[in-house]
Amino acid sequence: DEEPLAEGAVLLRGFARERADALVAAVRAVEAAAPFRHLVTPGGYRMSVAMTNCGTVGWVSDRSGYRYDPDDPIAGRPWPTMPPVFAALADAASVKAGFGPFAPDACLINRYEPGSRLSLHQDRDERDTGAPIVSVSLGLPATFLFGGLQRSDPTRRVRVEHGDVAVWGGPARLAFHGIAPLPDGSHAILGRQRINLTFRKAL
Ligand code: MD5
Ligand code: FE
Repeated sequence: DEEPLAEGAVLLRGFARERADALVAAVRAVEAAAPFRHLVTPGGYRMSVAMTNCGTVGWVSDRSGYRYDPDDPIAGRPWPTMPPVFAALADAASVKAGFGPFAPDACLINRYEPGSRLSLHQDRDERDTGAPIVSVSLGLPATFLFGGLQRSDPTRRVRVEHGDVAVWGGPARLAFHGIAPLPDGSHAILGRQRINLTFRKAL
């Protein structure tokens, strides 16, 4: 099932469903080496979403700014390598959405608990914004907020659930987006949480 969200954005409903157990197992392996943590924004706010990364570089935020870093600043060592099941899914989704082969070098993993939210923002810390971003939803359903190129543009609300994959490229790559506060619930595999994988070409 393929649903255009906007020019350059495609929602592939259920695309990761049959690989979801393997993806969750790989998240557990990453998190064992690089635990989820609540980052602080440059403005000094603790994010309600907990994050970790795998790949060549990982996205981090602290009082000094946002950046991609080859090392996990807490563990003091490189981020875990990208699990093969992650890389294969990201590539297959990009091809399916019409963006061709995709070899991401970073995967940011977001963990939402009930009440966690991600306010409207653009993803613009990547060097090559010509490459798409692939986003995989696991666990509790969430409402994705999807706007335009200006913060003040109207937003669409799209419900995403376990196994859904979205691909953002072209003119949608720099659109403002966020996640509404996560409603409480219980998911059969992940319990009271939503996990989102976002694959990027950061370097
Ligand atoms: C999430 N994560 O569900 C979302 C999915 C993040 C983030 O936003 O930065 O970690 S990624 C959705 C996305 C990526 C790139 C562009 C657009 C949406 N967009 O243009 O709407 O945790
Ligand atoms: Fe984002």
